[in-house]
Amino acid sequence: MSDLPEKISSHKYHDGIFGALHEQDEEVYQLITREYERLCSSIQLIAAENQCSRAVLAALGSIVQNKTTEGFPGARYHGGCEIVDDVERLAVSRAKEAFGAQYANVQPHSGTCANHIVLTALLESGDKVLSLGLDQGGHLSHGAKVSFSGKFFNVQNYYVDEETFLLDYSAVRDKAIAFRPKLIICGASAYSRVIDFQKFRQIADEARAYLLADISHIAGLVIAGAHPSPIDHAHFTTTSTYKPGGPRGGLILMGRDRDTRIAVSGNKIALSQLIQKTTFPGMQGTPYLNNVAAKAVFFRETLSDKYKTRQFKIIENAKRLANAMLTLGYDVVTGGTDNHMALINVANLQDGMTGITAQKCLEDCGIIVNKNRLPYDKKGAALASGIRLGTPIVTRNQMGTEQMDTVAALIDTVLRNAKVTANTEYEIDASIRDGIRDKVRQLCEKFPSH
Ligand code: DSN
Repeated sequence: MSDLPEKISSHKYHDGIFGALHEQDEEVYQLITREYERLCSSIQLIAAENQCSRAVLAALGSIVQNKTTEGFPGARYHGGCEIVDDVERLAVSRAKEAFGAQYANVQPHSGTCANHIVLTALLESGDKVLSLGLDQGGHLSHGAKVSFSGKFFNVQNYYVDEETFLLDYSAVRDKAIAFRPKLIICGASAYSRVIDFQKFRQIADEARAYLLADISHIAGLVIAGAHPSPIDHAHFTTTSTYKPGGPRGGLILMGRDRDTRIAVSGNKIALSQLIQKTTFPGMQGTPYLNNVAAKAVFFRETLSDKYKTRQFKIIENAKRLANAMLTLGYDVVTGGTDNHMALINVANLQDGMTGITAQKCLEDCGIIVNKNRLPYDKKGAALASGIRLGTPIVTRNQMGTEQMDTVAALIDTVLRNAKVTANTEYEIDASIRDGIRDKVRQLCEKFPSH
């Protein structure tokens, strides 16, 4: 077996894999190259993005992707699964170790799929769900009307406080007691403060509800201990695996409730078993086994000091970026951040300014952010009043607090010089734009994408 690596590297699917793409499909090759160039010449501040390692990319591009098999290790519907069974077992055991969980399901195709699996496992059509509204920082898959998760269930929302924009746990409790949901969902895509999972569980217990914690945005921080873990508080914890820096995909975790039993069609079944059955055959077919292999690679990376230290730096950078924006006179929602993101109000900068206009003119200058609604935003999702700034990628590229001051100053120069013309259109002086682009390029050259 000692010559196996050489054999693999000379295997037709691995030998010069990118060269093979170049040879066969110039068009796609050029598009991927352009995307790489875009990454190298612009600052990435999307809070929901990260960059995985080359080892994760290698596993994603491996021949494991070709294996068809339904079911779980040791109980598959196709032959030839001995090795992919080991791949999945390894991913499961590393996921449990990374998160301190007792159960891990590595098959969900995405974070949204993971949430849909939990909802489908627990709920019948018309059952009640209580979650943070999408317009308050929640997520589409937490019961938004336009999503599958909002289509078949009776969903009500809890809100952040109207003045502080912080979660108001006593209001959540009152709503839960009055509404009596079967499931409470916590976790957010645009909330920059610590989430108290223990309080959520107390509320769920009092309301006799199950608790789902979606930690997609903060999963890396949770692994590193930079944010409290929900694993033993929530019945179910879900996350996407790319936001903390792994491959695209989803994950379902459980702690002390792994063996808690629930009655389904007159039979008692452990919650973890219910999740297994709902994943397959309930919701998915063959798992993406290349993706499962890449998840295994990523989960091992998260055990390193390097990964854990980076999570604390992500927060340090986000705090510095938020503070720099405050110093420059911006309205930062909740006055700062405890995690990897900050929400900035841009609507008060000038008449007609919206999140989408800010996003577009920043992109024009090489700074990539996304528009985001602020709590109680009167503008719709398409316009929004704010932008969301995230620090996972800039931190991965070794930027530190000094660079966060520079980034804030660049954002400020763009936003102060952009003149809103009509709707979502704007004008910016070409020399100012080119000057910013140059500065962005210089910063990217010093702190390159890996
Ligand atoms: N959840 C979306 C976001 O936060 O932008 C991406 O999946």
